[in-house]
Amino acid sequence: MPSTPSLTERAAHTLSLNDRGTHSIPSGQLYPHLWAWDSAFAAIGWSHLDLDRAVTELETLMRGQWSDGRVPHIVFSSQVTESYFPDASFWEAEQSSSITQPPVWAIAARRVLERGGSAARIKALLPLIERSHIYFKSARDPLEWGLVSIAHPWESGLDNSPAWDKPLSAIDPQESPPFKRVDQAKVKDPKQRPTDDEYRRYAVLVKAIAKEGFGHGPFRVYCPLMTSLLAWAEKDLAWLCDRLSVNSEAEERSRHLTQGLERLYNANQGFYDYFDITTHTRYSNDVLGAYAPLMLGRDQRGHSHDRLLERLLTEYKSPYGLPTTWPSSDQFDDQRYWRGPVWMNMNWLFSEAVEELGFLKQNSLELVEKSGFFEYFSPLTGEGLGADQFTWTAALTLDWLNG
Ligand code: 9WN
Repeated sequence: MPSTPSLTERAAHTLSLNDRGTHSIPSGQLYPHLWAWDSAFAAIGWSHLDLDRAVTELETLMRGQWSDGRVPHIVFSSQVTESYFPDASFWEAEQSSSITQPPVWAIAARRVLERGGSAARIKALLPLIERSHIYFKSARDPLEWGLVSIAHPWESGLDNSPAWDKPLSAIDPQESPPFKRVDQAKVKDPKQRPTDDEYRRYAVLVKAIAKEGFGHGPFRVYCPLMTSLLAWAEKDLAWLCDRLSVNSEAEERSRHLTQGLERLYNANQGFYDYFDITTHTRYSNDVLGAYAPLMLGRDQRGHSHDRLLERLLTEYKSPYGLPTTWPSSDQFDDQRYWRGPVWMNMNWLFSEAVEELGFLKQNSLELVEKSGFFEYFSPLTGEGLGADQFTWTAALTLDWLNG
């Protein structure tokens, strides 16, 4: 009788299904091109199977970089025949989108080097990674507060998080050009995807950014998750530069971001706020991203660390890891994308960075064993949602199994 493949073998199979030679696609079902933070997570998975392939993933990702330093969130492959909306022509940029994504590539590069990836090839990437970090300082901090603002909900990676409802309500959906979505028909239930109204507003923003010559556009929100991930990535970049004898000011930039985050701490709530730059309004939203400064460690922010951790441990309970929205809030939806479901990259980031959340590894491995390598999962039932055979779910599983 043939033996059942192990979890490692199944995860490796998912990575190979989505391997396009020099880059990975997030999922054959929904996302047929290269996505930036997905590729960084894929590189972490590849580092357990094929170190050269892992470095190649990062090289391909950085090859898409614009001359101003931004790493576009999608690089379109012209040979792909599967449809995706918004396609390359909708963005009006050359074969890429015009926005970026959470900059986790230094975090991935550090892990690939630690596992034995080519020091010479990784060293060659460091100036490119540094430029991508400096892009945030020059183009995504209009008030110079030492924070990262996003130009589009897609830039945050957490597309339809309730955190964007308020600023997105100022964008007029009627201004949207006509378009046809292709995502809803590709999942079991359209309720697992963002709404049509949200898509119209997303489309308006894509066009507004193009019209402005690819500037910041009308949606400008300081985000604690983006800022925390950049501060973490800067620390890993500083570590890489130190190890590979490259000069860099990454450490200093990381400190500056960590200090900047203090502006968003809400002592009444015990978590971090968002700030809408366009209307100059600060607002609270109890979503997972509001707890991201935890990733920077207790040393730097002792006072808020314990409160954040305590709320997260008591309010964000699920046997499968961290729900993306506070489960007791009116906005929570266990099926709809980033409005409640558990995502493996969030479980991984929090468990890697926060010692007390190390148990998320066990939760996550049990979840994929039970449900498979889905894109996201109901925090109530563990049901797999969105795309099946999703790259970062498999890649991070490999990391947990072999880390
Ligand atoms: C838009 C690829 C990407 C992820 C994002 C996730 C989703 C795209 C979409 O898929 O976004 O960028 O079409 O919904 O929200 O985090 O990088 O996996």
